[in-house]
Amino acid sequence: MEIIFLEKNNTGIITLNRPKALNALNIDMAKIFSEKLQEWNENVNIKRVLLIGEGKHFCAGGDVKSLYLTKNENNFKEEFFRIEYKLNYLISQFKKEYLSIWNGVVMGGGVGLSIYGDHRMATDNTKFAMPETSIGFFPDVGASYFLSNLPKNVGKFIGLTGQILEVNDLIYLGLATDYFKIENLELLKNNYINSGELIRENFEVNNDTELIKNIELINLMFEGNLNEIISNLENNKSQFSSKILDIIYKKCPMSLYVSTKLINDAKGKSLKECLEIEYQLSQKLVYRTDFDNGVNSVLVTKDHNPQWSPAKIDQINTEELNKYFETHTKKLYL
Ligand code: QUE
Repeated sequence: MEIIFLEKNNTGIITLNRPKALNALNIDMAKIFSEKLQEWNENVNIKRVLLIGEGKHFCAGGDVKSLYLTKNENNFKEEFFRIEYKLNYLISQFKKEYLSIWNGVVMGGGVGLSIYGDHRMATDNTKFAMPETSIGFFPDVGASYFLSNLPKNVGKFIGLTGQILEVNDLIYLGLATDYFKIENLELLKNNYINSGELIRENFEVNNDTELIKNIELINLMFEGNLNEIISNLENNKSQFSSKILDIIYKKCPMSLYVSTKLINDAKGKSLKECLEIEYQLSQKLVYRTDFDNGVNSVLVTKDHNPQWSPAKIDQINTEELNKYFETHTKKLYL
């Protein structure tokens, strides 16, 4: 089984069990996850849910390799995102306590399985990222909602650069709610399962991280649309800005444009509205060659050198961009 459900002492335990694929969420896992969550929502014997990843990692994201390989047979690309985003919304509406253990890699789709719950426990090896601009896609699973609600344009920074955040940044930003020591993992799980109590370690954020040290600069640099952000970074002579610019220049230009507009427009919108917009957008972006080239380059050949089309940021015009934001008939109906 690629996902395991267990009921123990009023706790529903979900284990993502594809450790060789860093527990990437495929459509079958998402379907039975949704069914089980709906059942537990009504089951009076279940008081809380614990979500964990088998092995060293939590979850690397949605199984984008399957999207690439199936070539949209049986409208797979439509169904995959519908199931995934509906699950994200279901988790946000779940009536009971919901705890996720963020060990190791927590990316994209994995964030969507956990960020709408009550507790996200990070540890010293946690590696969080929204890396979709590397594969010709955009930060989804409601990312436009939670990223647009972060202070000081940090959400745009995270979404455009795909930078990896660790425990200090995650606690500082409230993306993680609590810290645990990895050697206490079994204790933490058993305690939660048996008593519903969380073992909380004291955690003093170390402000000496690249993100926290540069947060005022990030706020200034990431204000506005993509053209403004690029020009801010080009005109700023700091080492940080030039490093970030090099990172951004490697990402998919269309992804950068779409992600910036998506996050800017999401300000003040509900999670439901954000997921509807993201679904529409997913059904435009996932059929572009950038998506195939990006996934192929990052996950199949692993050369990490995709050829983007358009290749350069200044080759994209607003008309082309706005076309992707036009609403169409494919809706989520959350
Ligand atoms: C961007 C992404 C993903 C990614 C890498 C990116 C993503 C994803 C995976 C992934 C990683 C390891 C696996 C796997 C999938 O990597 O969504 O099956 O074994 O799932 O740069 O969006």
